[in-house]
Amino acid sequence: MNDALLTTSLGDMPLTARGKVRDLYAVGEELLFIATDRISAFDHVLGSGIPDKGRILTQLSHFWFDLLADTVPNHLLAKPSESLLAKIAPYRAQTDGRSMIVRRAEMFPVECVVRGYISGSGWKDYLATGSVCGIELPQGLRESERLAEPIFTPAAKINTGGHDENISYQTMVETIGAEYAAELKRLTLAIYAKAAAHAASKGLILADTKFEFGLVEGKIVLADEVLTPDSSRYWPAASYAPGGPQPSFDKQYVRDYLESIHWNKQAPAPALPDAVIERTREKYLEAFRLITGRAGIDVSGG
Ligand code: Q0Z
Repeated sequence: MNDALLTTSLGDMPLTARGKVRDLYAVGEELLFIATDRISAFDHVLGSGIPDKGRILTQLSHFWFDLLADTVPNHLLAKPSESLLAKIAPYRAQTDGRSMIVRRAEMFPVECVVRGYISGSGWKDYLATGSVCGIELPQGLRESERLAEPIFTPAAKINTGGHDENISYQTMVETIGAEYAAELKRLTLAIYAKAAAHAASKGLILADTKFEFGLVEGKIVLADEVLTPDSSRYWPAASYAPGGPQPSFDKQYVRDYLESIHWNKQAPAPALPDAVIERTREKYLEAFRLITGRAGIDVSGG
């Protein structure tokens, strides 16, 4: 098996952003989005990567962009020019199967989160206040319970590695304007409905997910990665049991290992044993196979 790709370096290509997992480069007018094999847990990037994770998540994003194409336009560049492809050709070992060439968008400074189930920060806020992002919820909900209707719970992006902050819809309106807020909310709920129905048909619950949108030539596009396990909570429907947290579909072996060694959750994050890496890789592949119906990922191209 090929080793995990942990860091990219593309000569003098300008690095626009480096996230916990993805690296974004400027290539002329366009952007090159590379999903590395880095994995985070408990808010830290771990010392080991998961081989092919970036390919699996990139190809899963592609699947969803295609499935959603009649619901929302996206930031993928339809046909990269020969000159653009020539610029990145020297770096194919770092990009094949794990990169997307995307159009530069003016990003909305809001994470568009949708929850069909009450979990994570939504559960924390509900316990503290009875509501999430100003949306009052019925009393007596159990952790991980299905909501009567999916709710739109926007968050403000916090750049400095911190957690995004849940905000009210009114705050979103004040940040980006009423018309854009309404359209992003509508799109977020429509995308979730379509994606959750597809996931359900494959035996998966899409508990929640988050989208980022931007403007390209004045039109709203779905950007970033979409509906990957890094941006979404997937639960196997067969073992769903409200009344507590659900095991993570993809990262549970990682979390269990990190708990077992009593890591203090301060940098530097530990490396993972080979067995944990291999079992986790299989979970990402299992998610990919279930959702796409394909046997496996492509290792070249993209
Ligand atoms: C996405 C991010 C990543 C770190 C900027 N189409 C676009 N146009 C302009 N900007 C972005 C996009 Cl997707 C954009 N991010 C999030 C991605 C590494 C942060 F790969 N930041």
